[in-house]
Amino acid sequence: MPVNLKQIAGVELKFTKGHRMCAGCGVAIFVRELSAAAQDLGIDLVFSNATGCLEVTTSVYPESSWKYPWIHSAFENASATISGVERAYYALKAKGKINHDKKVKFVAIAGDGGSYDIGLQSMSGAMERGHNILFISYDNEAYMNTGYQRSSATPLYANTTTAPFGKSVPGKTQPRKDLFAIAVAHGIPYAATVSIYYWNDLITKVQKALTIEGPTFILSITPCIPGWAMPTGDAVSLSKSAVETGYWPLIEYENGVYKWSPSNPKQLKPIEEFVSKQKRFEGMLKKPELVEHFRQEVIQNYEKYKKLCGVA
Ligand SMILES: Cc1ncc(C[n+]2csc(CCOP(=O)(O)OP(=O)(O)O)c2C)c(N)n1
Ligand code: SF4
Repeated sequence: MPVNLKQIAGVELKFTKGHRMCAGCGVAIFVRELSAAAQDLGIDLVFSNATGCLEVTTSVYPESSWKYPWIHSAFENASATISGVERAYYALKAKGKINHDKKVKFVAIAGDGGSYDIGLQSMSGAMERGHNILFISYDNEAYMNTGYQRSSATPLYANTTTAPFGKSVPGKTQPRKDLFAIAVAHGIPYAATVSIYYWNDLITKVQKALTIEGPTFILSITPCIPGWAMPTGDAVSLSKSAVETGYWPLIEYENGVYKWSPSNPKQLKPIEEFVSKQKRFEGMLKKPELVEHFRQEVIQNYEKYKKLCGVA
């Protein structure tokens, strides 16, 4: 459905100011866009938030940035928690103990650590059981809250505190795990990747993910200022650059069909435009053979999804 920016810009968001996230944090921008999408749709949300930056910075007792029903969950089980809430809601409704006529979507939200790694089993369980939940992975590509440790979403050759770039170790030596493919493999009705720069694409996809009944999945690239070692104001431009260089293809999967999003570029920009603005890639940028390998990984992934979407 078309998104009206004027209408969305005027809305008082239910994810409020006053949180303790770093200035310019990509995750904060993402959650505001998410909230705008849901409020524009008039759908009620209930959140379960895995431990991580978003959770600890927005819920410092006795304050909260969430004007939604919101539950702190352990690092590993945001999906199990929201599954229980979802079942309880429908059971109480069936018994006539809840009078609530609005549409509700139950949302589990986690960082990449809480989704690609430690939260994967509970995400998988909730998807397999077919709960009416949206699982959101806000992917800042490392365990940022605890000091920038590598995760299975961390890109090849990025510098992290547990896989540092040095004389003998070239940063992380494995490419990113494909969580989108893993989510799709559950046979869920809807999955999509988003980038905060492409707000229209993001809001349209989030609204679909909230409206479609059953387990749905959103994967968002959300730059982290200290973790990516980048200038404070660059989260939005790097989210754009990630798409323009093919690093972050924008895709959808709906009832068995992959779709190439219109915001993907006609011609890719050089990958250097994305990596050179982040000090976490400083070591890789000193070695042309590492940059070349990185480029090949990016292109391979891009072509894979183009082909699945039938545009290659
Ligand atoms: C079982 C368990 N192990 C470790 C921790 C410590 N811990 C809290 S948050 C966190 C990292 C979260 O990383 P991620 O999910 O990527 O979210 P981000 O901080 O990047 O937003 C860790 C390791 C924990 N809370 N529980
Ligand atoms: S450390 Fe990164 S993810 Fe965490 S609040 Fe700061 S910018 Fe956001």
